[in-house]
Amino acid sequence: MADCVFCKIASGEIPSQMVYQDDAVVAFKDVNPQAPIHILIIPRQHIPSLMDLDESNAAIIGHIMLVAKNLARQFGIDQGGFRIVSNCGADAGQSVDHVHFHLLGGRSLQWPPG
Ligand code: DGP
Repeated sequence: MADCVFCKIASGEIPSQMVYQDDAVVAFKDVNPQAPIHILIIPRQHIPSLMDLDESNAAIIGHIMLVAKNLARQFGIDQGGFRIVSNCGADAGQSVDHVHFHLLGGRSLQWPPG
């Protein structure tokens, strides 16, 4: 989508610290990290939010979870633990309308989140 910042990151139009990419997904470091490890994992396909997913997107979401698991191992947070978060909508604080999953780790994470 032309005016989507994450589509532009996926295409390389906007630079990022990319840590993984394949035909379907891209993962890059969050510009405003909330933990020592804070990576965003997105589908290349522009899907605005979790509420826009349907059965046709089931495989990509499963794939993103496997990419997250592999990145957790690669960045050394698999043993200590980590969290995967997808903010959906205004009350959750979603600020970019391209579905994304935060991979957070490297410190003790509080629960419940704010
Ligand atoms: P959310 O609040 O869940 O929509 O998270 C959006 C995240 O995206 C937020 O943590 C900051 C990050 N972000 C926004 N713009 C950019 C960007 O241009 N580059 C990178 N690396 N991250 C961005």
